Amino acid sequence: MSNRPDINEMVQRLFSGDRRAAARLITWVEDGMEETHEVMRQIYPRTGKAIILGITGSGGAGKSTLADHLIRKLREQDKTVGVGLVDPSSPFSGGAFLGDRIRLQSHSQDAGVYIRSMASRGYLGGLSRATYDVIRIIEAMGADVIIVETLGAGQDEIDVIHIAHTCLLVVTPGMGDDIQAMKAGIMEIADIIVLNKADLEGTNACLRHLQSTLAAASFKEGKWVPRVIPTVSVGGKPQDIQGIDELTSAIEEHQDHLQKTNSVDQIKFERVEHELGLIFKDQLQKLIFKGLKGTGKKKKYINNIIQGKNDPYSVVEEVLKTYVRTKE
Ligand SMILES: Nc1nc2c(ncn2[C@@H]2O[C@H](COP(=O)(O)OP(=O)(O)OP(=O)(O)O)[C@@H](O)[C@H]2O)c(=O)[nH]1
Ligand SMILES: [Mg+2]
Repeated sequence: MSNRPDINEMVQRLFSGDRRAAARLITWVEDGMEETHEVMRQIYPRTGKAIILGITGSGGAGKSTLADHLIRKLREQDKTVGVGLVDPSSPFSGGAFLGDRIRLQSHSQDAGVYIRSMASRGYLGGLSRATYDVIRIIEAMGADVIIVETLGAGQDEIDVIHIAHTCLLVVTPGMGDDIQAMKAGIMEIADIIVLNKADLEGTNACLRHLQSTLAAASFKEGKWVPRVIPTVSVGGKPQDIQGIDELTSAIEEHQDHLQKTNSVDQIKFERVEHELGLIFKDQLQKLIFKGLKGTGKKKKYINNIIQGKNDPYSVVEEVLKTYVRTKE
């Protein structure tokens, strides 16, 4: 007998909420193991029901601290929560990422909360294809709500909208220039703009700025207008914490809006469309490299590009013409 892992058993264990099985399966997915396809095939029918909340924003804005509060609120409503922390795999984020773990530690003994870090291979804060599969695994484990925290770096944070039903963008006072720079992006990604650290100087000016930016934008009738919610999410005393109830209500309002406008299906459609694109990219690359294997052509193509005899685009075009039948 080979020592191939028993997929069926692992999937059954996942369905029963076994965290160790989830951890193993997620590792398979992230390592791109062949078994992944069979795993995804088996778990797919149990996915797609969780509410996915995206939290994005720049480093240190308070995403994890807010996630901690949201988890507590959701647990009060008896909802099970999965949390995916997208590790930007950056040499600069090592310490900060450790901070995420510490901030969410209070839930580590709660069987209704599953926290997992995820690699974001490729680019800073962006979501890798594995992220989609990891979220499906957490869904299949039975999470009612999944919170996905990603570091928003420029345009990359837009990635999270392909997955999230409700997307929170966390900003802080004093981020004036940054907000200015992402003005256009804000409307596209944020369903709710959380002005965290509202205990700091500059909060009122920032709030006014955000509100006037929103007021200047035009929204089609019936379209969701992003809410701006100021929050204070740390403090020595419980009464120091502010805005969390308002934030929870805004999230619920947005969820209601999605239901009323039948937008959930549209989000699901876009998610699957994006997912399909990523899988095609992946599989096609594998297929083509496999086809070139042993022919010596790959080496030749690469050398030609290096020597300036050819460029990557022409090579890809040529290879596609040769190996992929695009027309009948
Ligand atoms: N003054 C103040 N500090 C806050 C507030 N919320 C969070 N912080 C602090 O800001 C720091 C960063 O908080 P995190 O929750 O780790 O921020 P993050 O956005 O998850 O950070 P990364 O995951 O590193 O990108 C911590 O030291 C928090 O204690 C707030 O409302 N007011
Ligand atoms: Mg964090």
